[in-house]
Amino acid sequence: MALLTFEKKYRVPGGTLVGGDLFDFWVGPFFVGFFGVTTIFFAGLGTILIFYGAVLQGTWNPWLISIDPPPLEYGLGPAPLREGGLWQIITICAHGAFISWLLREVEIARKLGMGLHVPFAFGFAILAYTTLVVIRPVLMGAWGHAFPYGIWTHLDWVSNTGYTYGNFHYNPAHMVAVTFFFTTCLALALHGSLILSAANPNKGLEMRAPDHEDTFFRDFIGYSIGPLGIHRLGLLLALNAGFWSAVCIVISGTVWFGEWVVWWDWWLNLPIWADL
Ligand code: UQ2
Repeated sequence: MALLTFEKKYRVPGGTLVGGDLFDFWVGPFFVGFFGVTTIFFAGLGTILIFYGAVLQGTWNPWLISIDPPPLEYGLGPAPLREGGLWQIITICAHGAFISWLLREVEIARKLGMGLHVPFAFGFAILAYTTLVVIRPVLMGAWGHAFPYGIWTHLDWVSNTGYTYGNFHYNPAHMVAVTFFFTTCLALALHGSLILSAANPNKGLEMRAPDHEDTFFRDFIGYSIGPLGIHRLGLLLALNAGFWSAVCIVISGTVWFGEWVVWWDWWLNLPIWADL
């Protein structure tokens, strides 16, 4: 069945979490739903406030626009609009938009009778963001510990935060996160290239199917994880990359305060050689 015909066939009512059939319709190719409306609302309001912040700041240079969190002195209290209050409202809008988007994914998956793997995966991305701008600042006692919303300024924030703990590459959770990011790249490179190689056979031959893909890897390294397994592995690797990134930043300034390289002293202090 052609894809567009297929989509029409499965454009069915129901599966909504909120609003019954009130917002159960499409605009062109897009499903709306209650959470489509709330996504538009929060994303629209947040974007307008970012532009307002740019006006207050006095620059239209997209690289330099920055919406900064409140100074540390405000602690976890509300700040005046021009002193981080905008950042606070924009952060609420961002959460409103991201969580609405996730729930819209849930509604569409329910409508189609699918699993909830896509919203589950998106939830890890939201969790990583929330860790940076809510969980860690709350644990540290001030919104000022969150990062600024600016292309250049957020890079400065990452650099400063990294050097605050010496060299972030010594952070063990950072090591785990980086390893998952690289392994995700390896898995997708293997998978993408394997699929394209099967889909582009030698001239005059028919396209190859999963049995050929399996056979390539069994011949090559004696093991094939399988066409379903590679996607399970890919999801596992990607989710862990986001999860350990959140862990590596949330433990910096909450359970570990000094330079990360010092954390490794436990290794030097192991009893088997500490007294040598
Ligand atoms: C595979 C398979 C696929 C794949 C890939 C493999 C037919 C189409 C890439 C090979 C993957 C393996 C052996 C796992 C590699 C492990 C790590 C940690 C990167 O067997 O089945 O399906 O795309």
